Amino acid sequence: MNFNLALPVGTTLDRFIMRKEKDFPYATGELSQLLRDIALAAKIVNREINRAGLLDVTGGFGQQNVQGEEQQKLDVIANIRFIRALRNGGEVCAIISEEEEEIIQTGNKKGKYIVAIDPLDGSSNIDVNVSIGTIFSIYRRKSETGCDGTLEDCLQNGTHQVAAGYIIYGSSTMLVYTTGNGVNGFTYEPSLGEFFLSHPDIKTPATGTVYSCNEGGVNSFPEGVKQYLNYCKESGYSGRYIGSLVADFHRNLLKGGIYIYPSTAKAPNGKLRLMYECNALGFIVEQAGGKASDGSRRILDIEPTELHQRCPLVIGSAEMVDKVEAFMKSEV
Ligand code: AHM
Ligand code: MG
Repeated sequence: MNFNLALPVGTTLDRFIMRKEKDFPYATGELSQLLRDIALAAKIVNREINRAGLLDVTGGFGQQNVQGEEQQKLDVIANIRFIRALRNGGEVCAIISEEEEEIIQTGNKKGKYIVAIDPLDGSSNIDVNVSIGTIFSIYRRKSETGCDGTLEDCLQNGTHQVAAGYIIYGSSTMLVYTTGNGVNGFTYEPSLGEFFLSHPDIKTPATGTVYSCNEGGVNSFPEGVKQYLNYCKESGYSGRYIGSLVADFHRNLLKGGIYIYPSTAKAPNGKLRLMYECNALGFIVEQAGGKASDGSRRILDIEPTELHQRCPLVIGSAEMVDKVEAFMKSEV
């Protein structure tokens, strides 16, 4: 058997971002710098995650976040790392983070951008060495520069995203992002400290045979979702649920499939957060040819009213999302 053991040669993330910048006629380089800041923080967080079992950074932090969820130590570390990188980079005036109740003002009043971020998603999986991720959305501020970012700047719907992406810390670490011109994926080469373009112009299959859903709560799912899950079983689909949104989403994006987190008795508006989970993945999946819905509405069209707003999420291959919507429409 012949394996190619040569080091990856090809386009680094930095070079790719620079090259793409030229596609935007009025680009000033600020968005490019911001993407590079996120990539830098991702490398640092990746290092912390890789060493998690050796350092005393696994387990609970002993506090709850704004959602009333137990914070893990790495949640807190990742939050600090990303905020520091965005603050030092200078392009961002305000940040919404899953880990902080209020808008974080960076002090960069001239910054043109707003970032919404889940610094470490699926963090309850850290202690058992399962893939986790970072999810981010970037918006252009609406207010004039020279002052702090406003609530209105932060509460823009998903159609206003100028870029979105995620980092998956898995068997290898990848950064996947879009600026509205297709989706590209980069794999991290730790010995070189670089992300390399490994998945150019990702397109998701129109349909698939994998469904990802925590069926533990099925008794309180909407009727339409229950019917769709039965349809999946009757069709002989495979159930695959890691319980780590980025990992489930990433697999389905590449191979075809659907991820569903509906409303449940425990979480009447679903569990996932619109501003830093659903919108980013919704933008990416649409750019790859898929769809994202709350069961009846396009995710990107939902007008946010709160920073930490939750919404049901049905996301993945277009034909599968259409099917869920059809079941939900006809639900009795
Ligand atoms: P988190 O942001 O607190 O990590 O929660 C989000 C995670 C997702 O990654 C995952 O898909 C989901 O919660 C799993 O929830 P459940 O355990 O209810 O299936
Ligand atoms: Mg999360």
